[in-house]
Amino acid sequence: HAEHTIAGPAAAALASLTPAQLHFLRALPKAELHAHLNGSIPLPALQDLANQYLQTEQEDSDAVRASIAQLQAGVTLNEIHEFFGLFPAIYALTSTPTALAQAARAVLAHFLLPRTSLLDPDPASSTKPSSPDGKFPEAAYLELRTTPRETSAMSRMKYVETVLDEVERYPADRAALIVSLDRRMSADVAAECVRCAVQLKEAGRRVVGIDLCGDVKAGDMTTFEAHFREAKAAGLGVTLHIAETEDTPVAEIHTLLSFNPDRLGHATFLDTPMRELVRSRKTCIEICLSSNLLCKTVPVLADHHVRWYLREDHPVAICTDDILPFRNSLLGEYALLMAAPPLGLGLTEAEVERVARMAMECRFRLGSRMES
Ligand code: 6MZ
Repeated sequence: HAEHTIAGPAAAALASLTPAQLHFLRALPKAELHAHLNGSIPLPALQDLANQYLQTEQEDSDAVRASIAQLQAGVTLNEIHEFFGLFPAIYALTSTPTALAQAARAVLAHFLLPRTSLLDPDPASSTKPSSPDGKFPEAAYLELRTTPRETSAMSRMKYVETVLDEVERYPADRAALIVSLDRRMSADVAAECVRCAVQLKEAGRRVVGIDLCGDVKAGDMTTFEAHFREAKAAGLGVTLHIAETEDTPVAEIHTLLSFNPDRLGHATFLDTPMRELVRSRKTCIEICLSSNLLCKTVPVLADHHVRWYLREDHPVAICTDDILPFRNSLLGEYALLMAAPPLGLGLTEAEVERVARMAMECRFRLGSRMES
């Protein structure tokens, strides 16, 4: 069993910390608010799913085998558009309720089960004794997000229920679900996803928000307005991936901001008036440092937009995005805040603590969006 190894900028930042700094970061309660289920499957779980899938001869076996080998070796992206090509192979592995439940269980365990050390990435199967400084989970709280998919084995409703069943194995103060709309969705499918989310929420299930994600070049965002209005009316939180790439049309950014989102994902290329608007509304920005560096939408940490938000004391949540392709961890993302430049931003413990608290305060609440 290969371990879910950490690599890249987050690993370098972690390796530069002192044991005391590491202990501080591990013990700090962190909220993971931006993690995509199918992008967050730990490697050992992906391997199990691939083995199961490849036991029966499938039409796309060779393509899936090649993609899984690539994910295991570690992917290098030349630009963000290559990122979305990683998902067909992963989706092949999570297209039955059983496999999807298994993937969700592994992701939840990865983030939420207490672990002994960094070298204990798979706490569910760990037999190692406790280290002297105790066990801490990656995240005190996880808002997992996923895009409902209809397959030959399940409806979109069944998809969401399957993931919710796993989320709800954890207490309400530890895990909740955000339903993602993909920019490529037709109006009918997007409406169906919102309907699922609203119905499940009304039935007392733990759906707390709606997200907009997917290939940054796809779709016409004006067609999504009604879906987000409906979600808000039902008391769901709204978070939108916005301005991930430099060529995002300004009109699209204005359209998305007009939906009055509670949180924004990435928000990498907002111009000054847009930032001012976001600041006046106190909209939380979900920041994914490794993701931005590895997708090459931000060249170096020194140029990262998080610096502006931190200077302005604006709410941000530090998140992982997709630990499978990016080989990062929530601890590693916080290490990027703390490590001395150029490996990190060089924040003090007090500053990092404040950032962690902001993320906890930006959680979507069950029942309605959090009161600010
Ligand atoms: C935009 C992203 C993303 O929903 O199938 N996704 N969308 N930008 C990103 N940053 C690099 N990372 C992940 O999880 C996988 C899906 O999440 C979206 C993509 O649509 C991807 O297919 P789920 O569980």
